[in-house]
Amino acid sequence: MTSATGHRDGYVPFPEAAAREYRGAGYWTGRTLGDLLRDTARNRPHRPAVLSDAGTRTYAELDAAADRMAHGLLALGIAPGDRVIVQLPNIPEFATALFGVLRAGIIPVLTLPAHRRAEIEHLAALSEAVAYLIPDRLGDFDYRELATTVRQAVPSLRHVLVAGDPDQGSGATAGFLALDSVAREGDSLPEVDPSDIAVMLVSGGTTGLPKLIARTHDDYVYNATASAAVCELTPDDVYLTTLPAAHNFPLACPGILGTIATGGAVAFTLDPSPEAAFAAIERHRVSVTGVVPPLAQLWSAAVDWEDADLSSLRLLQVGGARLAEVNAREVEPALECTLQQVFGMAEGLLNYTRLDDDKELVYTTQGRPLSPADELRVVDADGNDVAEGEEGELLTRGPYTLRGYYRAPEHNARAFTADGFYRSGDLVRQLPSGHLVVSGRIKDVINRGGENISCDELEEHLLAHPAVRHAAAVGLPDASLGEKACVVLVVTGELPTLGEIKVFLTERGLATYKLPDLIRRADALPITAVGKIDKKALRASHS
Ligand code: OOB
Repeated sequence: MTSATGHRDGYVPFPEAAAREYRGAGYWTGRTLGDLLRDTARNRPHRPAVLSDAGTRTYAELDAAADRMAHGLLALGIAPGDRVIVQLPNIPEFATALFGVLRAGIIPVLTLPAHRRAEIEHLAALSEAVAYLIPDRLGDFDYRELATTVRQAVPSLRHVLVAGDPDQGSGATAGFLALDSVAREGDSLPEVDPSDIAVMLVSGGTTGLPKLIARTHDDYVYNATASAAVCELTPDDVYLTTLPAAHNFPLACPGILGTIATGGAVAFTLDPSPEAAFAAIERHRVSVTGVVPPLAQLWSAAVDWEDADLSSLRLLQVGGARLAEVNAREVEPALECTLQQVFGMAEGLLNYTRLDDDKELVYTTQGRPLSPADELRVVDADGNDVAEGEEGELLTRGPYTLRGYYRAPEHNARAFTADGFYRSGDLVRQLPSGHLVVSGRIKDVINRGGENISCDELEEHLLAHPAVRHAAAVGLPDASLGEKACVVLVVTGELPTLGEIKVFLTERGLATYKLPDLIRRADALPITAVGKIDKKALRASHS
């Protein structure tokens, strides 16, 4: 058995000189994420913080609930710096649990509800997590069953805490605790160092298994508050968490954290369909939310048949994948609100169109960098800067962009330049105004409606199938998703059906959103001059 290591082991910090500069220039303020809630609760204790069907939770109430949760977690023996896997959906408990964990100085590893055994086991083992926070069930999926399996595979996991009913009735969940039963009163909470790791986000993935992105309090507070400023959030705003709350976009761009920092209210919807989301917008008088392009398209069309009152909505943020210009032009007339394009990444850099930008820029670009301290380079295949306005790979460095993935030294050697620029894998052009147009990508991922699927990871799983000799995953153009996932297989015997492959991958514990949409047979996979699988040729022959 490996012995547990400290949370900073395998963390790549900002270089001292850069940290000094970011502090000196006022980007890093020394506040923690827990302070964001604390300060608003002090200034506006009786204002609504979280809105739900069950009622309103004020800032004073949320603040007190977070403290009780923090004391309860510490009383269980979870220590500051320990990692816990948080896999909670868009429910009000997400906010209480998140702030409880943060207040205790415990580090949440923010996984998505769609993640399954393969991802959770990997992330729990990599982070040496000691606890796992889950809902009881969601739809027909029982997270207690998943936790039972994960607990057997990952010995560091000592606690499973369930938002809902901890007892599945089979006896297998013995020792699982109800999350709300943990809360208790206490005196003082540990000091949290703002330069320390606050949260770990899961990367959309470029190669192999998902990577962890450790974000510090200093950098993530800046991420959320600077985003709130760009979106011109005020205490009167109501933010609807439409995308999964654990994702960087709804969490901190400005999302839940930016709204709490500003003193607005946060609402949640488990269901992003127009029917459910529009009802939530009407009920809670939502003014801001963020969606992926397929949802923007669907919502724009749905105003024709849904008759909810959307008059409170002032800003729709769209990001996660490229929004086609035709769809960008539909949003404002249909939803009668301002459109904002967002090109971001869990690794850090965020680009936003500004609310007063020329409309043509809003419809045709993916925004410009959030911070004056964001450094961008656009380079050719040899790493040389391209001429202004030309296409190249986007490299970036700045006050809220990671300097290395957590516990991934080999990958970091490739993913970063020697002087600390992150290689995004995205192809962009930069206009004289600073706005970026995302024109493609060189990393081997499929962007399926804003969800990134690492081709390497999917191929690994496919190769484990007894009939599969070679496998390649490619994204093919799709009118609503942007890209759909196609797998091309060289097999012995009969080609498995798409249904069989999905069952096979599901049994291997792969997240649902990574399952392919199409399956094709090939006698051999085309290869490039250097002997790599020629994805370009595959895409061309299977489109
Ligand atoms: C957001 O974050 P991730 O980490 O799930 O995915 C990042 C990748 C980018 O590197 C890019 O390839 C793609 O997703 N992407 C876009 C895009 N926004 C993200 N590609 C084209 N146009 C866009 N507008 O997806 C994310 C994080 C924070 C805010 C918004 C999105």
